[in-house]
Amino acid sequence: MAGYAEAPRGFEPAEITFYTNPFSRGGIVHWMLEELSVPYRTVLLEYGTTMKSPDYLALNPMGKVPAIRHGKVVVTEAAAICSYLADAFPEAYRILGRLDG
Ligand SMILES: N[C@@H](CCC(=O)N[C@@H](CS)C(=O)NCC(=O)O)C(=O)O
Repeated sequence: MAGYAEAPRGFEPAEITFYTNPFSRGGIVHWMLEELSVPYRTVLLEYGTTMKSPDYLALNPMGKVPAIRHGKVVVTEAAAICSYLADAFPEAYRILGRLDG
C-alpha cells in the first residue's frame, strides 16, 4: 500500500477516521497521528453508549477504542494502529528519524 507521502500526483489519499475517547488509550494513537502530521478526522465515542452502538460494533465488534479506518482498512488495538500507521506513511515516519535513509 502506498503511503500518503508516496501517493502519485492527482491521487487523493484515503481519509483516516480516528475513533476515540479522550480518557482512553486513544491518546497513544492521537500522539502517533500528530507526530506523523497526517490528516485525519476524529470521531469521539462515549463509554457504554456510542461505543456499543450497532454502527460502531459493525466497525469494531469489541466496542472499544481506539480504532482507525483508513479507506477500506479498519485497524484496532493501539499498538497495531501505530505499527500500521508507521507502515502506511513511511515518508512521514522517516522524517521522525526513526528509519535509515
Ligand atoms: N488492547 C486494547 C485495549 C482497548 C481498550 O480496552 N480500550 C478501552 C479504553 S482505554 C475501551 O474502549 N473500553 C470500553 C469498554 O471496554 O467497554 C488497545 O490497546 O487498544
